[in-house]
Amino acid sequence: MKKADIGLIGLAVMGENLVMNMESKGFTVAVYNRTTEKVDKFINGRAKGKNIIGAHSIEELCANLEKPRKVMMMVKAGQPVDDFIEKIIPYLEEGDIIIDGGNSHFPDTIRRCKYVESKGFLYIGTGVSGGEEGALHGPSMMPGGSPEAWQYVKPIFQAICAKVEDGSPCCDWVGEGGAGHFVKMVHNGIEYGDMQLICEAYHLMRDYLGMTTDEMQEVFAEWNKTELDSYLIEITRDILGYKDEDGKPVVDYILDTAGQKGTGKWTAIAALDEGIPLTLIGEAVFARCLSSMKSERVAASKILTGPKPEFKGDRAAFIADIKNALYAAKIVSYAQGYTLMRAAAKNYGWNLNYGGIALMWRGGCIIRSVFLGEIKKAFDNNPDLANLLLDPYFKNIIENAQDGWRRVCSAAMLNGIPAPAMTSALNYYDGYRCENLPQNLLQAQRDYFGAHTYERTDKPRGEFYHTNWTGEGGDTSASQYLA
Ligand code: NBP
Repeated sequence: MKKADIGLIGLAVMGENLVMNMESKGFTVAVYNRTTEKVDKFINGRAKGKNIIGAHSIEELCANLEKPRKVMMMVKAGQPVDDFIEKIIPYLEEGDIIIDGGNSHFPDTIRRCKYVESKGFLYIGTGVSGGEEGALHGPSMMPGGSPEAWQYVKPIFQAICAKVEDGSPCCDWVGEGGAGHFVKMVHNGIEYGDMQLICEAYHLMRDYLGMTTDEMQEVFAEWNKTELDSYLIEITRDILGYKDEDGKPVVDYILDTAGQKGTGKWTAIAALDEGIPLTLIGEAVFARCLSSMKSERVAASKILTGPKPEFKGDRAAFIADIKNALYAAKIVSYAQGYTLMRAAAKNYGWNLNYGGIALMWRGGCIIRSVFLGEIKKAFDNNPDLANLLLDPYFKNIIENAQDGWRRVCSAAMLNGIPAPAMTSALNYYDGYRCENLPQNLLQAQRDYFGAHTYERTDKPRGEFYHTNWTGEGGDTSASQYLA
């Protein structure tokens, strides 16, 4: 039998489906799993009669691979990845490639890439998005790591990934080191933001406009035919239409406590580390945390008071306002996410292709949407775009959407309906376009109590001054540092 084009370790839901996908595109795949019974079960089940080779040890797996060997891990993120790297290395030769397709945290990928390269091998850390369905039929893939490895992996990855209408693959080289996993992490953070925005729109329709689930389903069905056309709006439409055995919507029976696996939190932490205001995703993470405090919220709802939501006016017009608020806030969320990627690229020395990233997210993944095509165009037109909000297309959309967006945020506040993502996005927008923020006063406060110094409007940037505010402190100032 011909040797395999690639080896895959980890026959759980993602691994198995990726193997089936690779085989269906003409590649021979060798497979291994820690619990080797799963290898036999797979080989005698779904893989029967296919160009898939079962291995019962890593040595056997590596012996079955064409050179340069490509060994892809689809295992639980964390220590198992480090453990497998150690187990694979003894069976590799110079130039062979280890690939991690799990949801690894990017600092781990930076470390592993350096380590594997130091041993004379190549490393790729790739984001894979789209869940089980994506893995089988075409995921969005975001590979980064050792640049020399890409030429060997590219034909396989670009064959199995999702494609957009014109056939372009939703997979391209992201950058060096941990760039692929960083971009996947931001993708997941954006997914948190998109989901939270949809939930806020639903909340306003349900509790402010008093709409039924069927009525809301129709609204999402309509929105999905517009510029909001996306996977998440589409599944929201379908979820709202799904009835339980008693004929009532299943969504009404689901407890309002959100789970999370941590990638949104990682994104928010990365933003704090980079000093980038990623406010919408941060709020989306905290909204999940607040939702999970169910018993405390139930108790508080009986103690703390607020306005009773009451809608008077043109319902159709307000639904149009909600759509504008969702769209404008979504643009802000992507603008913030791209700003974070730009800051990290500078910090870590990655040469990120921003338009290419939009294309990778355009199909196959959870945040796939028509809208990403416009983001690709914006970065193709100007690869150095500092902020998506400054692109003429998006500037124009926000200009048209902002009156409705402001009305929705005001109504949410006045009626006591939380809309943290929509309102934080508006605060960011107003802050970003504000020439004079009140941080002159803040700098004065810092200088007052800690002699932290300030720059002056009437002097060149980079010159720092201290005022002896009380007449009691000396003229000595603290050292300068940027947080
Ligand atoms: P899991 O994340 O559940 O991982 C299962 C695999 O990891 C099995 O092969 C299992 O071997 C192996 N494994 C575990 Br668990 N602990 C191990 C250990 N201590 N040492 C060695 N192997 C160990 O599977 P998955 O849901 O297919 O996800 C695979 C990767 O892809 C993860 O990093 C995940 O975050 C990522 N991902 C998942 C999705 C999704 O929708 N599920 C989407 C995108 C990315 P065993 O069979 O012997 O227990």
